[in-house]
Amino acid sequence: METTLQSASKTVVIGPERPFCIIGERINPTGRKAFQAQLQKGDISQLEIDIAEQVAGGAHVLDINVGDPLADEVGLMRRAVVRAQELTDLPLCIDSSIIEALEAGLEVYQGKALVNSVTGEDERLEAILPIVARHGAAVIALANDDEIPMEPQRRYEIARKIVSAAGDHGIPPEDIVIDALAMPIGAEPRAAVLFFETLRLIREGLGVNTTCGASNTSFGLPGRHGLNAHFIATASTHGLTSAIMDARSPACVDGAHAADVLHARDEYGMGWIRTFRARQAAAAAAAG
Ligand code: THG
Repeated sequence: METTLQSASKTVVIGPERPFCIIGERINPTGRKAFQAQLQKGDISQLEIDIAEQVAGGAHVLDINVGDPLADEVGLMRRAVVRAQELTDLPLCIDSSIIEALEAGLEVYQGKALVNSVTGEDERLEAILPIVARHGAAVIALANDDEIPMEPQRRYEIARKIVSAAGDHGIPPEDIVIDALAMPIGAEPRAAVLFFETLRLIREGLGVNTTCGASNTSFGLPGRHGLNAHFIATASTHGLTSAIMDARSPACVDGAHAADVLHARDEYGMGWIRTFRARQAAAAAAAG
């Protein structure tokens, strides 16, 4: 199954036979005081830096999140989506917990966006799915409802419920990307094992594309980039087809690209070689 995303001029396809889709996560004020203060003043200039870094790192899609409880998130999302589409031709993932912000982003977006996200509660489904359908967008569906289940079977059942509800709204399964819920190993030692098992159930039972916040796994641990990189590659082997991850991290990007080479989605390692040469050229340019 393939999920097609579009900007005004570019198409990106997520699927098991496609290169692992890197959704650049950094356009997000979480944990960043200076960026939060700027957003509260209506200043979105930081986007220019964050977008340039994610694009340079090799992101295929950019996650845009301007969530700050003290800022006008709806107005900011509208402006952020317009600005991002001026700065890059990559398709966007519109990330907010506020339905009006998702809608505002979709209203100004040119192309077919990825909406992040819907969950399994009936009232969230009934509020968000019609907006996704009306805009012909794709949507990330978190495999949780009002609680976050740890059992893979329970996550799978929520995913199945969401795919079914989406169908009722005219949204085909290929436009649903299930977030199988990567959780901190520091809180649950079997978090990654349960995540991989959830991927298997979704792949076999639904066949839809999947994603996760890849850095959640290493939360609270040292050496996060190395662990995230191996998590991404291992998860790819278990069927994960995309991840929301930091494309500034060469280790994490290598994890995704290595999975492509090993699973024969990058013939003769041509993409791997291209990335290597581009980094060499960038290092040479930086050294003057
Ligand atoms: N699933 C889905 N969407 C998501 C997530 C998910 N969106 C938000 C988040 N999780 C993924 N995005 C980010 C963005 C930024 C950071 C982490 C995840 C980040 N974190 C630093 C940290 O963890 O310490 C703090 C900031 C900093 O280092 O300056 O940057 O799971 N569907």
